[in-house]
Amino acid sequence: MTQTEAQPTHLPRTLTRDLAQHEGQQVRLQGFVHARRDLGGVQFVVLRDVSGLTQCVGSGLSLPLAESSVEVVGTVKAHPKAPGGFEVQIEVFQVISAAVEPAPVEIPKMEWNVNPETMLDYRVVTVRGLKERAALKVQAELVAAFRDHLSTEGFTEISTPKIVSAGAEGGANLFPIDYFGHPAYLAQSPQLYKQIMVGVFERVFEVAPVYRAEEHATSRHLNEYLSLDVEMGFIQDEEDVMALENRLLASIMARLKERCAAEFALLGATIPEVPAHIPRIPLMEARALVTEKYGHAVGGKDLDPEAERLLSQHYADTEGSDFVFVTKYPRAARPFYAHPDEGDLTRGFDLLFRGIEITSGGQRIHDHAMLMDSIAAYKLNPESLAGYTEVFKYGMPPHGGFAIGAERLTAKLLGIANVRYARAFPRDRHRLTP
Ligand code: AMO
Repeated sequence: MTQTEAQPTHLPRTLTRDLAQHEGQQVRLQGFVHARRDLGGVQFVVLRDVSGLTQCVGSGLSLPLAESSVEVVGTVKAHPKAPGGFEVQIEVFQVISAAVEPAPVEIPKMEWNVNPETMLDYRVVTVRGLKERAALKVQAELVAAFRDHLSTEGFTEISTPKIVSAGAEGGANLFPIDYFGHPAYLAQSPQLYKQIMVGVFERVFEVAPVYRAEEHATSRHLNEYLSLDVEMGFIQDEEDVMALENRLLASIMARLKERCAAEFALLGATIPEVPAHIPRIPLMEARALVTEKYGHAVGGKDLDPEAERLLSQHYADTEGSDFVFVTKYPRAARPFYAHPDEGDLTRGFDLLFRGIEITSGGQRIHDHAMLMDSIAAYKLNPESLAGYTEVFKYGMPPHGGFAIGAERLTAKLLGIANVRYARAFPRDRHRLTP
């Protein structure tokens, strides 16, 4: 049979992962030409679809360029050496959409010997690589698990503005925009809005990009990242919030074990065990520990990246935990909305995972008078924060929450060295395309 022969239209599409159920039968596959080999008399096509790869073999075919989308109708034969253990003997081969240029890199190669910037320049097609796809698949699954778990705990999904009149986190990393002649900004975080929505649904979450005008190119900072935000009302204190994040992470990892084993295997990564009770250490003790145990003098008010790495190392070595909560941040290291604790401490916490902060969270101030005092103590202008403080006049319950940076979590889960590769189309200091 040839390329020109009409396809049998009655045959439903089969995915490559389901070939075992069709041994000896005729199937219709659709996908991309992952790899191709023309031996004159015989042609081999490795077809890639969403579910995997399959080798197809035919004769008398003229093969299109790699990455073309094609349809194959053929018979499934067991073939132990082929990927997946089956091969499809091509009876009808149709090009659905031919590639008109060769891909800039060989997509099937697992390691590309190209400058990482070039890989990002050609991201529209390099993102089809198996490792790239696996990373994004794991992220999609973890986001789905985030949503599902929170739904089972009575949380409602919200959607809040990304164009705002003021920053939520303070600091200088706001992107200004021109909003019909008025100054505005891209949202740094849904912080205020998720708190407001606690007054509606009590327990809320949001999955959305946020924007940070970070000037520095580091392996942990993006200018646009996916923020997994949670906020819950009627809490006792920040322990309720940390316990929620502990359960949430356990549920996410269980789902990844169930659905993403192949992706983890491809990337040579392991899914962490989430302890029933993730260890906690107050910030000041954490700073002292890394200095005393590892001789590292910690800069700044928080933990610097090296201190985060060492503290994680300590908990991995002593408790076998890839996670540690750093608690009781002093006010100087937290935003004005953090709920005070004893002395100059707050009920704010961070969560470190495999050496990096993946979450900030804590209990927030819910009392209007306490919030106004905090704004004064931080020497902030109450007028510019009027939009933030308004809702606290209307009986907000004690509440708290946290945000997980999806790319940092994905990168650390999969051993990806730079968060840029944990996002399909990263935005960094020098990159606005593709
Ligand atoms: P924070 O500013 O610490 O807290 O951000 C929360 C988490 O978001 C991730 N993150 C980033 N990821 C990639 N690129 C960046 N530039 C970047 N900045 C932050 C990190 C970090 O832990 N409103 C609070 C959260 C809360 O209290 O609920 C907030 O935004 O994983």
